[in-house]
Amino acid sequence: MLQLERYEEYLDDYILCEYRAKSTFPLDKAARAIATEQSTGTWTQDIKGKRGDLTAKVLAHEPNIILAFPLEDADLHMGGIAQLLSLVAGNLFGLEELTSVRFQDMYVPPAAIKEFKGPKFGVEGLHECLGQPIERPLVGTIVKPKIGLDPKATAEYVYQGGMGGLTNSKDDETLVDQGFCPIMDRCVEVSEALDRVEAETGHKMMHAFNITGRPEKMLELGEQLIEQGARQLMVDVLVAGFGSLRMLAEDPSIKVPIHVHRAMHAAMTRDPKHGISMRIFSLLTRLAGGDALHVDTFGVGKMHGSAEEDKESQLALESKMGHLKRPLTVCSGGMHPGLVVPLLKITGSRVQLQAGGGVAGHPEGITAGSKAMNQAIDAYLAGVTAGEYAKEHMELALALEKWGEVSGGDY
Ligand code: CAP
Ligand code: MG
Repeated sequence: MLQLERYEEYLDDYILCEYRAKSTFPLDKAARAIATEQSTGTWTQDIKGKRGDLTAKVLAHEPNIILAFPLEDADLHMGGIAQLLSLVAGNLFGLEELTSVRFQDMYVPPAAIKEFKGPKFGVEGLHECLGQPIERPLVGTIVKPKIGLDPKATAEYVYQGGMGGLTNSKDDETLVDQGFCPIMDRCVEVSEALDRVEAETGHKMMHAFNITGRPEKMLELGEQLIEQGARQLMVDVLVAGFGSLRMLAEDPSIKVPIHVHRAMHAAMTRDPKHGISMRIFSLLTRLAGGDALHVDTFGVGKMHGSAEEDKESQLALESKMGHLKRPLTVCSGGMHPGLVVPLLKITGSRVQLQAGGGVAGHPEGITAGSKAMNQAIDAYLAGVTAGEYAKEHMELALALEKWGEVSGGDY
């Protein structure tokens, strides 16, 4: 991560970027190549232009390259995050001078942050909507199978999760408005299921409807769903674009939290030598106004990832960043009750845990799987292992029997 204290003189008027680069040339030459390509230069130096104050500065080149882009190079009002990405993460990845390059970290100055409204809800707002104490992690499921259920079957899944004490459920990232499950019908059925849970138990739950798609249709669909009772929306931000997320988040008619999925991120985040870190996407999601973001499972679970990088992503969501609210860190992907305690020991409790197969696959079904997730959270809050807690809690015991329990450091 950037050590900002080294660059104090740049913190008002520059966007700082850190790149991990490999080159057949000396790294200072590689650094200049990136600075030139991404600001006022071209490959042939004989083209004159307004260099000087618009040219990106090389602040360091080893161990990582640190560039300072003049804030004037960015157009955060009209160009927004799209232009910012072209500026700091565009052509550079293809430069011949580089054998590999990974965009690791970015600092956005206060004058730039002011251009963004940011999340409407964030961690505190989500807990308020659900009537949940901030000290308790939110716990959700992803309706499984990913696609194929009709609206009524989807609603039944959500109802069973709510009866097991889940605070959240969501569409999977590939479900939007397919013929087998029209989103408006799904919204009617699921909203009724959430109302039933609340009427029968007093427990509040929200379901995130995935509206990822054509930008010109997303806002209208979001408004229709809210009209129909939707309590949360979802956007797959990397395929939809940060501009679509910002459009929804900054529109006053979208009065519900937005859950942000990161499908396709691993095409850019997975290779430690080349691509873009998840920390960058976390910063951009916060600027764009996402209320909750999939960050990873901190080295636990099915998705490739590292606890260190995930912590850096969580910091991007939780550190002070001007007026911007803090989006909630979502831990999902192969999650099940046996992973909850060790994961929460890493993340702390300001997270949303999410399990699809880890709820639906419980031997006694969705409600029992939901109870098992909650019991694992209770174990963490009580400072005991899941195995200990399972002695008095059958649903957790059955989950541990099926999937095992991971104790700290075993993964
Ligand atoms: C999890 C999930 C999420 C992953 C995405 C899936 O299902 O619904 O999309 O969490 O990864 O489709 O895999 P399971 P990440 O709980 O059944 O694994 O959260 O890391 O972006
Ligand atoms: Mg999914």
